[in-house]
Amino acid sequence: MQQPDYMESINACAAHYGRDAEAMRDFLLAGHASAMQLENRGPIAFDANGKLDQRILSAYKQYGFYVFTNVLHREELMDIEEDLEAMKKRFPTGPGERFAADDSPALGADCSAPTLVWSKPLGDPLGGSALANGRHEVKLHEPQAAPGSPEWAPFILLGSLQFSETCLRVYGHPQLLKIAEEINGKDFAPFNETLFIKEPGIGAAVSWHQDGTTHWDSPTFDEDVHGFNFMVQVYGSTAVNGVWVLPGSHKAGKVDIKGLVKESGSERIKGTVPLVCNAGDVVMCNRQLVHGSFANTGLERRVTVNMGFHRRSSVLNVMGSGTHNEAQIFDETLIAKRSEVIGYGIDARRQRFPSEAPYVYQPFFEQGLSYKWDADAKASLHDYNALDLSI
Ligand SMILES: O=C(O)CCC(=O)C(=O)O
Repeated sequence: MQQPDYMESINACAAHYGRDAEAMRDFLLAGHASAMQLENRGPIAFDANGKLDQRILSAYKQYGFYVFTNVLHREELMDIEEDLEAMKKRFPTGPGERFAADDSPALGADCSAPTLVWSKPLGDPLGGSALANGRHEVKLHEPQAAPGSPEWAPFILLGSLQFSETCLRVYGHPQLLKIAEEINGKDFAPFNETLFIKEPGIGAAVSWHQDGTTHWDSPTFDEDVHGFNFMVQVYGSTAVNGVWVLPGSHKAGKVDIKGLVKESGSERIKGTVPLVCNAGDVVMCNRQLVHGSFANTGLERRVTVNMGFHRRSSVLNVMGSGTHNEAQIFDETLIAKRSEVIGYGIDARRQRFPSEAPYVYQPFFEQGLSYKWDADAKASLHDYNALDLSI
């Protein structure tokens, strides 16, 4: 078996698992090998009629995820990296703090909707808790962070597009939006946008879960009813720091995760594989897949630019789950307001990459709406995630 090129990281990770070190090492190696054997990775491809390549669609349907390779080019990645570094300097000095390290008002300090979520280093703050509708049933191993580690680690940034123009431009990516249309229909709706931040040595775990809350018992339930996320990899993603998924579980309805852990004899759920990506790759991941990530005890950082999309019928006049914002009914007006960010994303991208053909979002086209990304538009995104279409 060809070894992954991040063996040092695998060994560093395994060393945090005490008596289970060897089992963890074997799990990471076997998971990486299995992931690389699945036929669900490659460049974005459309057929002669502009439809998503049938092989991509079938693989996505079969496994519940697809790894699109080389979606973001180097120039765009460098923009994002620079932006993330600048954003990090604006983070508050800790949970509940209102100022950044340089005493300037911290990012999100003036927001009412939730923004930066923190964790203890290498913790699993959601696992086994009632948070997020209690969907993270088990607590994952919380390895010991090295002496001198910070007391708190940035973990998830909600409402990320109000803080990051480079992420907004990714949101307006014409091929990704076309894929959202192919999966969820021309009138697709947003879900939410977040950053998952997993710095080496401190990045927290996200315990095993399925994302959907509202539609498991719906008469219209099917494998796509809770939508999907694009997981854009800024630095790449490995078996050590990446999300793991149970292929095909998006079709299985609500899965008994505690049962899977019991059957597997540990938190290393049998049959799961990691999302292995290079920088610039984008995973399309069905929200119903059983998925989770371990604490980042490896040597590489992961930052995932997450952006989700729904079928309109999954959110229209539906009472939200309250997982990412206050529960509320998503009527036409709310969805239209929340969808403005699609217009701003398309225009922000057009301004930075003028030679690219912008995506045309059908609901705007039909209503003759156009959006301009400027200072007023930026101000209008303040707290926009209070309207996240969280189901
Ligand atoms: O990026 C991660 O570690 C977790 C992602 C996740 O759970 C999600 O997108 O629902």
